[in-house]
Amino acid sequence: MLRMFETHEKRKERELGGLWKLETLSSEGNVSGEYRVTVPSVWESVVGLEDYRGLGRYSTTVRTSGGNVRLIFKGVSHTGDIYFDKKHVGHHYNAYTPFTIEIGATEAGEHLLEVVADNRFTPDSALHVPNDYRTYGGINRPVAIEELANAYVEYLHVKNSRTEKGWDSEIVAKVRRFSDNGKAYTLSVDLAGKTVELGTAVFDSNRAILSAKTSFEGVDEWMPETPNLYIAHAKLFEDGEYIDDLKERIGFRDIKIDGEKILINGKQIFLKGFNRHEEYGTLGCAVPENLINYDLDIIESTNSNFIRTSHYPNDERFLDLCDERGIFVWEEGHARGLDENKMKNPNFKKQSADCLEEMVINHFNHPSIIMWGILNECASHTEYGAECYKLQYDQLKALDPSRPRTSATCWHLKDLCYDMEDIVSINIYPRWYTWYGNDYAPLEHYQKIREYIDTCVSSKKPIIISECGAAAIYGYRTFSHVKWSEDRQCDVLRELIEGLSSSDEISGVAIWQFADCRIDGDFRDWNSRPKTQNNKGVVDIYRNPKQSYYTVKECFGKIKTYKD
Ligand code: ADA
Repeated sequence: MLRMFETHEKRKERELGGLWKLETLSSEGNVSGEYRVTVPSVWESVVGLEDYRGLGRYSTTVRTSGGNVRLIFKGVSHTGDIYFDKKHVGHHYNAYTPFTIEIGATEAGEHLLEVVADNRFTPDSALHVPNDYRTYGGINRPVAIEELANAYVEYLHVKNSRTEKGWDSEIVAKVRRFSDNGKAYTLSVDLAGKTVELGTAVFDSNRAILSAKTSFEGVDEWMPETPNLYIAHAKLFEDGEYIDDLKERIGFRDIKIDGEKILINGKQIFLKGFNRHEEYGTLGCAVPENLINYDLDIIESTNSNFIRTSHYPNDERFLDLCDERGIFVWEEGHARGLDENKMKNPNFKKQSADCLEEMVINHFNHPSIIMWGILNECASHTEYGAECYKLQYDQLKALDPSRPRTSATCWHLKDLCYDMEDIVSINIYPRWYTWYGNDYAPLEHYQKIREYIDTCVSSKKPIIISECGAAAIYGYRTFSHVKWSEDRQCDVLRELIEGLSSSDEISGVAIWQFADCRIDGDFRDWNSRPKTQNNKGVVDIYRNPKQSYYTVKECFGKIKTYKD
């Protein structure tokens, strides 16, 4: 499944899973190996390709009944070139964002679909660089084919804000048309017992944006303990005939920032949870839905209420499940630790802008997402870097003014961007990375940074500890609690959570990290990453619990979601 619920009753959409052929290719396009693989998956989970970095051609045949065709790719890592009957029909960069390709009219019968994926670190790739998580290769998320009428609903966004009586809602939809056939296209949306008419599409280059404002009373709000969800069902009519539909799932919840407080539906919250990489054992970043669900079971069992999708947008099934469970999400654009030089890559701005746009347009409706994040630990301390942060914050505000924006910084006493963001987020590692002079108690460490932040911001803002943690090798226990032992990790995490959550100024603590993850072999810091893994998980890469899992569970159990 592409989503965790049915998204169409009218539109013909079919997932293209099952077995595909995979051929590894040389840079010149010569075939060097042939395999049968299931889609989605990454080629690192194929025997013999565990370390393959290069090009791979996936192929399968698809049947169409002669209508207009559109292809949906939820993720191809990291660059995908798509061919339909040998014709190049699309190109996409970034493993972590979905994209679609309109093929248009096809002849009824069988067609060849080929996807050439590339996971090489070439100068063209500004965001996928050797890093503290691994860039895999292949079709890592589901693929689907749609057969469409002459027009279809591309997206449907519903934005809700609380009023004294209930909710004001703004509904926006985008409709696309293959050709101007002189017919009129009208759209309506069914939501919470109402049918809202969005009127007749006025096309500009075969695209039309339609919108309507309405209000709701007596609906059940979305909150962590009562994550009520509603289906918004858009129906498209051609000269009055029902031809296409799209269902989205929404929640009635709003987010407000009031000084240092984060308010969800008027209630002040404290976020407690984890940073999570989308990765599992030998499956790489192609995590099946049962394992996504299992991760969420484990995370919820630690009394957490919050997950940060470090450091890229996640599979939408993860977001669907967070919506259902009432887990708060910080969804993040793609970038980790890019210095100014890397941010000056000629492709950086465009690749970042595309990633943010694809993330927000596709994930707009998820009530679980309560903030957007950008540029983890990039050059927020240089003038050029700050210019890039500003560009991205402005883009996010234009795409979605309803959610606060933030970024996790490590440039604590040099950051130039604190006043640009709605929530200030800092990554701190007291008691772990102590050699650069920060062996303070967690709260003391925070206070020193806080004093500096206060000199930078024009008014008070909520502050989140977006990362803190310590590493442990699974199974390594010592009486002396030495570094890398599970015992030491427990000591540090307890001190971090108890210390930081005791401050009224802090709105959340996210542990680095949920599960151990693989890193790229040529990542600069490999020498502090035993097993070529980042070992700061409270569970290992196969989700075996370390002792720290129980420590976090106990500590988070004492912290309430709502502040009095
Ligand atoms: C950083 C970074 C994480 C991870 C972490 C660590 O803060 O944001 O991706 O690398 O450090 O383990 O050192």
